[in-house]
Amino acid sequence: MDKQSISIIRVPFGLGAGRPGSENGPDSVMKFGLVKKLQSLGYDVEADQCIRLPDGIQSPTGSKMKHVQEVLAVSGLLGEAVGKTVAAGHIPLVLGGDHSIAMGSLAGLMRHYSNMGVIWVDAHSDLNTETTSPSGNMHGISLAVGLGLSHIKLREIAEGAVPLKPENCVIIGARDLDRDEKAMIRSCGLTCFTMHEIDRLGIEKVVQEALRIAGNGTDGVHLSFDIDSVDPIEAPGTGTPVRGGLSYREAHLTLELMSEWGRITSADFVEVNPLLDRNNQTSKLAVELIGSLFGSRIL
Ligand code: HAR
Ligand code: MN
Ligand code: MN
Ligand code: MN
Repeated sequence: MDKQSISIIRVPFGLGAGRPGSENGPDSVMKFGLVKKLQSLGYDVEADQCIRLPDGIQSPTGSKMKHVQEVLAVSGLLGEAVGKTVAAGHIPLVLGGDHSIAMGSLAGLMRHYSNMGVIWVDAHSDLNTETTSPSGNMHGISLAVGLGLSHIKLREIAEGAVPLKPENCVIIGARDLDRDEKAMIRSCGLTCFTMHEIDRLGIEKVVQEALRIAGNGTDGVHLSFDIDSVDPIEAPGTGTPVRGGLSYREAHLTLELMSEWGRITSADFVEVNPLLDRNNQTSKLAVELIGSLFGSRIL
């Protein structure tokens, strides 16, 4: 088989989060050796794509959701880039940025795949809508947008993109859910493995079940990995840390199992915030975890 090729797409955008810093995530993760790591695992790596907010885009102040126009502009450009990358036969690896950029990844992917599964590894579920969001921060609604539950539709981001099917969507690592998000999980039909379930079943069982659900009858599986899924002891450099998260070993095993499975077709790694980090620990961890997804092993 030909050497597989990964196309890294940097998205230095952080206006979807409630605090600054995640816009510096892509450069920081790159600085700690991501390209070398992926090359050492046998991949061809392209790293020249970077999606920036175009000049002159500014949302009106005073609306409940903050920076909607900025998020839509970046997402539109990202969707286009992701779509082209997949069409060219490369694996898109999107580096955030805050988690609002996943709207762009999903929009680009959902005009390419006819039936895609999604695995959302996150302390949060990102299932708020404009109506339920307690914060007005756009990174808290990105999965709801993907599922067609928000007023913002994927097709406004990438023409022809259809919503995800909830029966092929799985959240892993949740431990900070708003009341309305809990209701949404119950009503919309996706699967959510909280930390409680990981405690009880073990991470291996949970991930295997997640892969079964996301892979069932689907022609692609997207991993959207929010670094705040990992316990803040290991990943302090993130905007909304929540204690009680995935351990270092659980996080690696999650990605190792996905790598063994071999059916992940694209990925986001988001919410690394170098301004809040300690000794670049979180950026370095992100590089390691991406390595595990692409075949590296910590034994
Ligand atoms: N649920 C809260 C909100 O909607 C917090 C969202 C959290 N931040 C993230 N997303 N990092 O995963 O505002
Ligand atoms: Mn998130
Ligand atoms: Mn999160
Ligand atoms: Mn191992």
